[in-house]
Amino acid sequence: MEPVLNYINGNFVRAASGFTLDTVNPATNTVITQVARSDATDVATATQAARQAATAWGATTMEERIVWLERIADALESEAETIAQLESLDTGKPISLARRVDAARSVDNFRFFASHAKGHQDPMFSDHGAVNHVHRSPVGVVGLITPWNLPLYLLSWKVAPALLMGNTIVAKPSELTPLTANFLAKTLHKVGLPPGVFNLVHGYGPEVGQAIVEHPDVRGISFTGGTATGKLVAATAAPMFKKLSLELGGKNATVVLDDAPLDEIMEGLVRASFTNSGQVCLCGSRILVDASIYDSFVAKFVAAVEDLRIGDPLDEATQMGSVISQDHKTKVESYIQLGIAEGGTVLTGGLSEEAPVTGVPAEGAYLRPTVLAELSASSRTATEEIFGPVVTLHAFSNEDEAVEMANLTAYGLAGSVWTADTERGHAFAKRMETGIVWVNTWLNRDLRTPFGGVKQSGVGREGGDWSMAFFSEMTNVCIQLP
Ligand code: TXE
Repeated sequence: MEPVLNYINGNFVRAASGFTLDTVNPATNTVITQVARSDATDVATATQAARQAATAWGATTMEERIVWLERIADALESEAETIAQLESLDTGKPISLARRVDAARSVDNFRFFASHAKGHQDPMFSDHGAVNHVHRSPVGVVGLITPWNLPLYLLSWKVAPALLMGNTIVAKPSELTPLTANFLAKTLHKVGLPPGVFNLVHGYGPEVGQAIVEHPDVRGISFTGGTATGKLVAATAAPMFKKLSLELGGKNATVVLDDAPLDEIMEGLVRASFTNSGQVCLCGSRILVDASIYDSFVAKFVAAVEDLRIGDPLDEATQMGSVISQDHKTKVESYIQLGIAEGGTVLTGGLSEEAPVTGVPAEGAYLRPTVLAELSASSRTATEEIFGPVVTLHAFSNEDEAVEMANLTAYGLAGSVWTADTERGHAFAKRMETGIVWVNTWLNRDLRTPFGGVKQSGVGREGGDWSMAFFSEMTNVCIQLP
């Protein structure tokens, strides 16, 4: 595969330093290709290109930009299979998941914001003999920094509204997953997006991400990634008064109430626990079960987990592939060891040398889905983000105890409640301190809704009107009527 270059001012260029880094296929631990390893010099060049393009792009109309988004969606849709293949190669995720989630949602992100903006009216308020017009203008140059778990899904989730609102972009994907960001750049180039409107700079967080956040001409930052990194981004951006959106980590609770129809919900619970090998910030990694149904739940859940097909990501039948890297596999295994040390019992899965995944390359970053029981809900294993195929089980005696357990971590991103009575589920959901709660479903996404978390899961919301507001500045013009 050809090396991955930066995309700056409409040109594909190497890093100024000439340095490169390798992107690796985690399922085989083999190098895919080299990637530009950029630094602040490249960020400065990209930001200058974005600044130069900002006036003309910001002067286009919303209608013109809607047409651009539709053109991009069509171009991506025509290459959906290529996107899925690249994503699966870069991340180790099953090709079926890359098609169904990553590629499809990347197209949807552009199509959704194009349609959501149609007929959009800026607010007007009349009173006291005056009329107030709220006008939206671009922020200017925005920095988009994204993680490795849903690479194009999350990058396009930011690029679409940023372009729609007339901004120009300096984007940095995770150094672990550059391929589909590169494909997006090639697609934008192919559809003829004006040079400098979208710029892509590859490399490491501290060398490239940090440079984007601290560049004085980058007026807004939309960051998705870990909480620890989010703190660094905020510490740099806050004193520069930049617009900031932080979508960070999670340690989400899946709550199974005593009237939940276990056989009906089991497939949904396994999806919520192990989709993308648990590498989705919205995954339920703590399963809280009413004590009265705990034993029957455990038997059914463990059986369903052990039915998961783990294997070659490019095999259509595979339901779970490898995790993102050897390093991440080591990190996840350290949490399995911690869970055992904290008194947990491994009900299924476990360390790879004890419970190896068979039929896959030994060098692959494979782990069996692991279920830990008997842990305190306040143990480190049950409160720290693992971001891998590991869930902990906990029994509760009543709903008040379930609420207390659900809310006891430092995170507050998402959660799900499973019950035969949706009104009961809705009432429970409103007691959860998170940005999102699903009742009898998971990852059911209406893109018009606000997406984001509270506490250490982040600041701000993206989605629908919230994305349009984040990626624009508002001016209120108050006109005294004669
Ligand atoms: O994050 P990292 P990862 C979270 C998920 C998990 C993490 C996994 O919970 O914790 O993301 O993704 C760049 N200045 N979410 O490991 O390391 C880095 O190069 C500026 C939550 O990639 O934080 C990468 O491009 N940038 C989310 C990006 O930051 C820096 C959904 C993220 O890297 C940097 C998905 C620095 N100093 C994952 N250091 C949600 N809430 O929606 C690194 N980066």
